[in-house]
Amino acid sequence: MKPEAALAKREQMLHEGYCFVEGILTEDFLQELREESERLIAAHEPPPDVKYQGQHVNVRGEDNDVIQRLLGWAPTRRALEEMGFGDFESTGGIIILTKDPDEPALYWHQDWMEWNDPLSCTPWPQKMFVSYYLSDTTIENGCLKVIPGTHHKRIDLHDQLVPAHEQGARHVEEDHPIMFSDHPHEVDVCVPARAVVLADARLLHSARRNLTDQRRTLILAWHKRPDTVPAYWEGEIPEVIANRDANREYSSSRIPGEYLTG
Ligand SMILES: O=C(O)CCC(=O)C(=O)O
Ligand SMILES: [Fe+2]
Repeated sequence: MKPEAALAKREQMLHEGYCFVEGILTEDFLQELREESERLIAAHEPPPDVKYQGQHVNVRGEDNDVIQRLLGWAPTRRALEEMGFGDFESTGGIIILTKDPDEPALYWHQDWMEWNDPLSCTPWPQKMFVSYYLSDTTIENGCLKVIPGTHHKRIDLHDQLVPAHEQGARHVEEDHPIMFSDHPHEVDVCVPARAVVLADARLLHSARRNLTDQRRTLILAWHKRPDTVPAYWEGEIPEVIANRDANREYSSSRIPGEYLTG
């Protein structure tokens, strides 16, 4: 990436909470990932409560050479470094998420689990997903949807949603009027298969129903950075961050509290 392009991606990540970079995977490696994910899915029995996420196969890099190669993939590493995100490290594993033909949409949610921690209001990302969709994504086959800026700003939906995943959302009805609603500020993130998609864990996102006859597969890798101010940051450091007690234990929470303001 050219430095200006990398900077623009970082700015998008900071202000909108997501971005994507095209042409990261080679055609050969993409094919290998398709074959390996199909093999892993075939050996897996999805529990019924993850129907909105599809198969939900967890794989550790240390247990699988192909996944290990993806986690260390040089073009992704280079792109992260160019954007200033070189201090992000993978958590060591991935999740394979699928949408089979006619499988339902994924509900609106965010994936930040530390809402009691002042780090919830960092103006920079602390935790992000690094995602690879193994086919081009479209409105028809269940592309990702995001509401830009919601990683920093509370909107109407935050106070109406059933908390994500195991905290409740997995058990909502398919016609839940809010969890599967259209939002006036939503953006469809349609990406070509060789791209990498990054999103801040705090960002509100969902995915469309798959209306095609082809499986849509995603390999998602969570990445985190240290609890420090990033080297690129030149802006103000919010007082709550500057005064954060790093020795305190902050209990986990998926529900945005005082640290998400309007
Ligand atoms: O299926 C997708 O595109 C997104 C998946 C996701 O956000 C999740 O499972 O938490
Ligand atoms: Fe998510």
